[in-house]
Parts: sequence; structure tokens; C-alpha cells
Amino acid sequence: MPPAPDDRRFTDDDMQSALRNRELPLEALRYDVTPTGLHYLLGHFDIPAVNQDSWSLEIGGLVARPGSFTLDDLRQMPSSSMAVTLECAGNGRSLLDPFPGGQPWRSGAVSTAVWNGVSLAHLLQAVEVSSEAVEIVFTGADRGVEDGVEQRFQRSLPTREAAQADVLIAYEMNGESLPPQHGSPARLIVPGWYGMASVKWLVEIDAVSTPFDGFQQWSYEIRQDENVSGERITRMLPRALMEPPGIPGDAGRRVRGADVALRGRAWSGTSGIVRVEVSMDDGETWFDAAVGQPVGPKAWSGWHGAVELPRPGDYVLRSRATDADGRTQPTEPRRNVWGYQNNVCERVPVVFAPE
Ligand SMILES: Nc1nc2c(c(=O)[nH]1)N[C@H]1C(S)=C(S)[C@@H](COP(=O)(O)O)O[C@H]1N2
Ligand SMILES: [Mo]
Repeated sequence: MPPAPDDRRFTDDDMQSALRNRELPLEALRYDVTPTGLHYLLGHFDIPAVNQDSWSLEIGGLVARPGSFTLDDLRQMPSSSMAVTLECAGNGRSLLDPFPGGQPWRSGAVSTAVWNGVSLAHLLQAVEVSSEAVEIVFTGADRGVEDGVEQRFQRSLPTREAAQADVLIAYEMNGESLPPQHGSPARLIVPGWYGMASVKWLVEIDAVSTPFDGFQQWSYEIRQDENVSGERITRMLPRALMEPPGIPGDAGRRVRGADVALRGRAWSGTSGIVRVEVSMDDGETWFDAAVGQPVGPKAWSGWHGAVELPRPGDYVLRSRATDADGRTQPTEPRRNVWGYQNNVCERVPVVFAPE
């Protein structure tokens, strides 16, 4: 069970984070592409004031021709559009007991949008990145203090990852200019990776000769001990979620009939979803659901199934995804110091209450 609210001990910082950021309301899993206003949202700091008329993207470091690109420059380059499922690496964090601190996500820190922009590889070719560069560093216009460290939001990608054709510098989301909260006027989109890689409010790109080790790099690690570094977080683990059946109730979702149709989404950052299972007895037994085509090569797949509840009463429904690499979801949460990558199978309490 999720920890009782009393045990969570949210700090003021956790509250501030929870109130300015938000999840996808799970009923919005019904949309192939999440309407912009329902897309989950996360920013570490304030939404920065960026004037898109005077904005430019500076590309430098180990490149032959450092450049400065305005929004018009980007718009004149060949563009591509892609449906991409983004998920926050902290999704599922509040399901951990004790709560590790940080943005107290339940399971809805995931969404899918159609991003349109310029291929990063195209821009990197234009400035001619030196063969000595091992990483590309991306800097956002936002700034703040986290754990005592004043910083700009910065993340890097190995040059090999940055050169993937599907990494975008996006200036449109779902057919409109990027809204302020999602990174206006342009942001990075790294398909398959957890959201922290997709730097918003992008202002600077630098090719560097040594691996970047800024705050937002080392703080996205799976650590079992706060002071011992662990694996860096990259691609999304598989996860399935269902559209909550029935109507909201006091002790879970209230359903009226014994036959409950289930639909949802499932995704993984490394390969396609090959299997989704559902359970109505809290994970004792599982049934296969049907998996549909993904919304795009880098986006979630729909799934649908059904359960037949034998008698009125309380049930716990669960879903579980497996990807083509054979990776699946654990039935119990896995802990780490900062509460990342908790892809435990969802638990959806349901009360079958016939009229
Ligand atoms: N500049 C900047 N980029 C950022 C962040 C941020 O705080 N600043 N947050 C990251 C994190 S942790 C996530 S999960 C995604 C969220 O993207 P969204 O708000 O568009 O859904 O943005 C990423 N890019
Ligand atoms: Mo995130």
C-alpha cells in the first residue's frame, strides 16, 4: 500500500515542487497524444523569462565553427515531427515507504506529445564537432540552488547518443509554439530517455573533451548509499498504466458491473512493448491483455483487456508491461536513495458495488 500520509513527511520544498509541477490525470491516458494542457510538468527551478525574439542558441566548445542560431534560423532548417513519450525518472517515488523526499509523484509523471523541430545531429554537423569531443553539454536558461549548489540546469549526452537522428531541438509541441512551462522557445527532446535529459529553455550547447559531471548529472544516479555513486540513469524502464475504471470513490474506484473493461498505455525506453498483463487479485494471478501498435516508434502503445469480478467487494487491479528486451516490472517497489526508476506494477483499488 502507498504509505499513509502521516509517514510521508513532505518538506516545504517537496510541497513547493508538488504544487508547481503536476501529473497526467490518469483518465487522460485515453488520448494517443496527450493534450498540451494535460501533459505532465516538471521544472527544478522557476520558469525563466526568455524573449523569443531576442533568443539565440549558442553552439560552441570543441567545434570548428561556433554558431549562434535564432528561432528563425532553426525554423528555416529541415524539420521533423515525432510522437515521444516522456517520463520523469522520479515517477512512482511517493509509492516508496519511507518517502525519500523530492517531487512526490504517484504514477502519472508521463505523457506523450508530438514534438517538431530540428535534428540535433544536423546542427552538430553544421558546426563540425571535433573528434576529440566525448560529450555534448546542454544548458537551460533556468537557474536555482539545489542542495546548496547554485547552478544553471545542465545535462550532457555522450556524442554517440547526441548524434542519434531522433534527438530533436524542438520548437513546437502538438502543433503550437512551445508553451513557457515546457521550454519555450526551444528544448531538447531525447526519445527513450527519462525526462531530465530533455533540457528545456535551451540556450547553450557545448562539445567537451571530458565527461560532464554537473549537479544534474551525478544527482540522477541509482544510489544505495548517499555517498557512494551508482549507475547513471538513462533510458526508461518498462511500465504499464490503466485508465482508472469506474468512478472515483472513497475506498478506491467504484465499479457497478462485474465485467470491467480495462485500457491503458505501456512504454519502455529501449524497445517495444510485447506483453501487458492484468491482475484482479493484487498480483496473485495474471491474465494477458492485448497490446496495440505504438503511437510512434518512440511513443507508448495502447493496450486493452478485461476482468470479471466474481462477487461484490474489494479488489486490487494491477497491470504489468514487458518489453522486447525481456525487461518487466517488479511487483514490489525497489528502493534507492533518491527514489528513481520505481516502476513497480501499479495497484488500483476497486470496489465492486452493484446498485
Ligand atoms: N532547463 C530545464 N530542463 C528540464 C528540467 C528543468 O528543471 N530545467 N526538468 C527536466 C525534468 S526532470 C523532466 S522530467 C522534464 C519534464 O518535461 P516537461 O515539463 O515538458 O514534461 O524536463 C526536463 N528538462
Ligand atoms: Mo524528471
